[in-house]
Amino acid sequence: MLKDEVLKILLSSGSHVSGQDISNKLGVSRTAVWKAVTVLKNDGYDIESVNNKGYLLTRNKSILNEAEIETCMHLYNCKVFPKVLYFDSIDSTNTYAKKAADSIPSDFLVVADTQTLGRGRLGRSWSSPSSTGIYMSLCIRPNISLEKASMITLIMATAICDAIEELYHISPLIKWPNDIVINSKKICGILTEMSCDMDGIKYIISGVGINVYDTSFPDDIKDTASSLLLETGTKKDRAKIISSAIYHFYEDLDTFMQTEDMSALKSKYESRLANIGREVMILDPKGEYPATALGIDETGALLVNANGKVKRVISGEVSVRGIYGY
Ligand code: BTX
Repeated sequence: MLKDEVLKILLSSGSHVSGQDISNKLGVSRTAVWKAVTVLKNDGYDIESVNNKGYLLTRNKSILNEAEIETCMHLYNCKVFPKVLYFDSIDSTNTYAKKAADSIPSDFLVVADTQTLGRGRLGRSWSSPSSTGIYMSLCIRPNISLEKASMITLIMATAICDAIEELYHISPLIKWPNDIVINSKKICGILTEMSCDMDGIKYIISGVGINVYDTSFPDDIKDTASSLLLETGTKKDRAKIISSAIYHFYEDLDTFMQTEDMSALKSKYESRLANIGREVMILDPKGEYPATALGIDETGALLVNANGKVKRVISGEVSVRGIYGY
C-alpha cells in the first residue's frame, strides 16, 4: 500500500522530507503522497507539514504495523530479514504461520496486535489483549535434525532477554525452558512448534508472547504475570523490541548452526537461568521430585542434582518450579 511506503520513508528519515522527494522516490504524484499522509494522520500518526520543508513524522510509540517493524529491522541491520506479516487481530500467530508456511518459501514473521485464541503449551491459552503486547511467530527452516528443534526455544529465550536488556537496561531471567521472568513474574512465554516429513524438518515456528504495556491481568494469572511497563516503569516501542529480538535471534542461530547444539551458547543461557544453584521442584507426570538446578547441557536439557545423582530433564511434559516463586 502507498501509505506504508510513505510511512517507511518518513520513519527512516528522522527529519523533514519534501512531498516532491517522496513522489520522485515512489514514482507517484504529489497529490497521491498528500492523500497517503492524510490516511496516516487518520491512523493516529502526528505528521507536521511545513511549507518549503515538507513532512516531519513524530513517532507514535503505541502504533504497530508492518512498516514500523520493517523500518526498525533495517536499522538493526538484521542478518536475515524475514518477511513481515502484520494483523490488527488474528486467532493465533502460530496457527496462521503454520498455514502460511506452505506457501511462503522464505523465513517470515507473523505479528498481531491482539489474538483471539492465543495458545500456550499443552493446550493452555495465552492472554493476548490489544495494544498492550507483542504476539509474534517466526518461521524458520534450519537444516537440522528433528531432535534439535527444541533448542530453538532456548535460542529465542536468550534473544528476547538480550532485547529487553538492551532497551530497558534490566536483566530478565529464563525459567527453563520457555518462560521469561522479571522480579519472579512471567512477562513472556515461548511456544515452538514444527512440521516435518520423511526428509526431516520442513519448518519451525517459534511463537513469542510478551506483556509490554499491560497494567492489569485476568484473575487466573494476576498473581504470576507482569509486564515490562509494570516492572520497569518505562514504555518502549514494540517495533524496536521485536526488531532487537529478531536481530539477536539470528545472531545466536548462526552460532548454534556452527555446532548444531547449545555448546557455544550454554554459558550465555546459563547466565540468564533462573534458579541456577537453587532448589527446584521437577513436575514430572510420573511423579514430582525436588532437585537442585545445575545448568543445561549441549542438547538444551536441564541438568539437576536429585538425591546426589545428576539427571537430565528434557522439555515436553516436564515443568520446573522454583521453591520460592519462579
Ligand atoms: P505456557 O503453557 O508455558 O504458559 C501458559 C500459561 O501461562 C497459562 O496457562 C497461564 O497460566 C499463563 N498465562 C497466560 N497468558 C499469560 C500472559 N499474557 N502473561 C503471563 N502468563 C500468562 C507459554 O505457554 C507460551 C506462550 C506463547 C504465546 C505466543 S503469543 C504468539 C504465539 N501465538 C500463539 O498462539 N502463541 C504464541
